[in-house]
Amino acid sequence: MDKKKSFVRLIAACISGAIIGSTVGITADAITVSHVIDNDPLASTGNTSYSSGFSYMTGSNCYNGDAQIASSGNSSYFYHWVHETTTLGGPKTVTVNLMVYLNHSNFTDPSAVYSVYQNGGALTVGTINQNLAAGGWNTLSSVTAANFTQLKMVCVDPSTYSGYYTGADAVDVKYYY
Ligand SMILES: [Ca+2]
Repeated sequence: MDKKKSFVRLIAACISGAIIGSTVGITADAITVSHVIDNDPLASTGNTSYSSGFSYMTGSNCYNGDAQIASSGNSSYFYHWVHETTTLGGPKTVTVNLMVYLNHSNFTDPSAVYSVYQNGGALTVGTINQNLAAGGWNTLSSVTAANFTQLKMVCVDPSTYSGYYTGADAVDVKYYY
């Protein structure tokens, strides 16, 4: 993407944030924190993972040739991509832009739920039908919310539908505040 388009998108995100009524006010001077995290990242990247119910798998079309997969329909299953923590120094309004990489035919969850850490809880960013997802990067709708104190992880939870499989490969998260 050229710089001009990138700048236009940033401005669009700022206007969107203003309309939602952010009390902080997102401007062109907004701070951006950005992380691309694959599943099972090397410690040298500063990223880690934390999961329940997910198993390692390989696939030539997966990001770096591998991913993690779990049965859907189990509420105790989750996968967390944990990145370097950014402490915000007090509650902040944050805009979250999230893309997730999906490229394997075994990923069939009709409504995988994606969220980010928000002040002790989870803020849902959106859901993706992994069965219909594009092969590659999929972009969720941008979300703006108040009361962030730290930026620290992205999560996927399998949907409540049983009989499907939820994939966790790479994520690309950008925070603006
Ligand atoms: Ca991968």
